[in-house]
Amino acid sequence: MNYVGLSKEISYALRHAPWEYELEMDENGAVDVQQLIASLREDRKWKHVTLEDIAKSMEVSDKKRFEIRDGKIRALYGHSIPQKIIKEPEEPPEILYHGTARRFLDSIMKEGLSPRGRQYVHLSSDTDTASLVGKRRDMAPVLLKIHAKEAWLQGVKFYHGNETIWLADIIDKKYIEV
Ligand code: HQG
Repeated sequence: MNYVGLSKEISYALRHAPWEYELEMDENGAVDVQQLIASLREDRKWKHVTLEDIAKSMEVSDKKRFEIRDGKIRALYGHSIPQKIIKEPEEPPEILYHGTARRFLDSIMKEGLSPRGRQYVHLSSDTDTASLVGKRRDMAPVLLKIHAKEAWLQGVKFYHGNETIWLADIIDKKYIEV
């Protein structure tokens, strides 16, 4: 079983295109895992996919992207679908990090961090994670330090993604340090 391929396809379905898989998504972005399996099985590639395969693909993955609970599966972050995934705001740590490409820096320091194609801005709780995120777009990424607690105290909303990923609404440049 191609676990990486399976994880990528589930990411695509749950974050970007549940309608292509005829999935009914609740307000937290969760879908019936059996419905997902049935839909994946329509594709020859995933004809024999099982719940165990999905669990295994989550287990061997480099990141915690999904959560299965009460027979439902959801992506923990990364959504771009029009239906906004409801997240409970939570108090963030003092400092969070964001790794990005050098070419975006001027624009970010002018306009702040915006979610761009996704529903939320993605931040990392440690510099290693932020640097890996940034390396997707630039071999020598810039690391931004975000004064998250200060922003939170001034009304900016933050949400938990997984252990290392936090989500937020737009982050004004006054909270960002290069
Ligand atoms: C940039 C992956 C110019 C921002 C990762 C980023 C993460 C601006 C890009 C997760 C800007 C958006 C998300 C502004 C933001 N001007 N550029 N004002 N504001 N940007 O991919 O945070 O492997 O949507 O810096 O590991 O890179 O898929 O966000 O470079 O956790 O599970 O606009 O996706 O996880 O890019 O990555 P993205 P991201 P997975």
